[in-house]
Amino acid sequence: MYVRKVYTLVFLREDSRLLLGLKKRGFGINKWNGFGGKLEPEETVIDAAARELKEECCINAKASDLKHIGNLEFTFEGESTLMDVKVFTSKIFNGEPQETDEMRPRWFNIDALPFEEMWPDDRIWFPYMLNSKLFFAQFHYKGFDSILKYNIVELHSV
Ligand code: 6OG
Repeated sequence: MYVRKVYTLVFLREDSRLLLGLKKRGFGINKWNGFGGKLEPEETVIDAAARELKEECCINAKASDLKHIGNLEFTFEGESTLMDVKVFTSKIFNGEPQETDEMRPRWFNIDALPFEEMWPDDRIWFPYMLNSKLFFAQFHYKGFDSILKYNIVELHSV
């Protein structure tokens, strides 16, 4: 039995560019990723997604403008936690991304994403997100670099 913990992960899109942030501390340090984190007590997933986006790169997005595009589940060999990550995208937001204590934001062209410096699972599910396909994926890791097994499916609603 796993202990499920819910996380958010938000990606902003502007034309052919995607906003990523270089994680400066904690889990996933030195990797480019979207913006997100754990829910606070009593908080809804969508409110947490908007709050984490604001805290990590100073961008305001209305919860209603965040589109839930997929779910990711991560387990790690020998660990009892299941990370349940709710992925959102948005094209509608306010402000210029700012560096914070947690993240260094940067726009990347979607044809030149820095997969070498991202979580290995991203190569597998990013094509779904970038093509606006809803998805559900599960990844079982050994350590933080190697995926022992995975499963990904396209959904009709999340
Ligand atoms: P904090 O610890 O900063 O939340 N996350 C992952 N994202 C990707 N793309 N791949 C993974 O593979 C991930 N594991 C966790 C979820 C951690 C943030 O990192 C995401 C959260 O947005 C294992 O509070």
